[in-house]
Amino acid sequence: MKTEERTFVAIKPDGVKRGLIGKILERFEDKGFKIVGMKLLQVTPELAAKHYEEHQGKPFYNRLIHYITSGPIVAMVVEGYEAIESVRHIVGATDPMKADVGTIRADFAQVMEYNIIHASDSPVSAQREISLYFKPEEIYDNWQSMLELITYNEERYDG
Ligand code: FUP
Repeated sequence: MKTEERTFVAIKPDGVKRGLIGKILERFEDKGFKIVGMKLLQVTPELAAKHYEEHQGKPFYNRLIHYITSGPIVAMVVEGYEAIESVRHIVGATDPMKADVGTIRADFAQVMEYNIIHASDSPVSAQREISLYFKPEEIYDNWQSMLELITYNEERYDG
């Protein structure tokens, strides 16, 4: 049985500046994921440092912090079956040159330093990142997505 999970996704500042919010969101909605949290926000240097603490000291760290704080991002909590791995699959490899065609990074980005989107890479990161960016009351799960409604109706009427 596949398990329902939540993951953290962020459209990075270049995605927002390039007017790609709609196109990127469409990929997740088309897949049938349920977006249970979403907001536009400016990442502060403090928040950026917490988010990317595992990369502290690496050669690309300062550029990464500058990039993620260079304009607003769209932060999301995305829910679905095996959402962490499934979303990473849609997002594509870290380096857009190596990402499979059809993934967001392959289709919209050219270089690793500006790879347009972030998605959590494990259940531990997902939980950590969701709580970094969202308060519990900013997550709205009290509604049924179309897929949930269909499943509910099938179970109810078709036995
Ligand atoms: P990902 O999980 O695919 O976002 O990749 P990482 O957590 O390994 O890296 C976080 C971000 O650092 C990437 F999105 C891009 C940037 N990065 C570089 O700029 N150079 C590198 O060599 C590795 C990562």
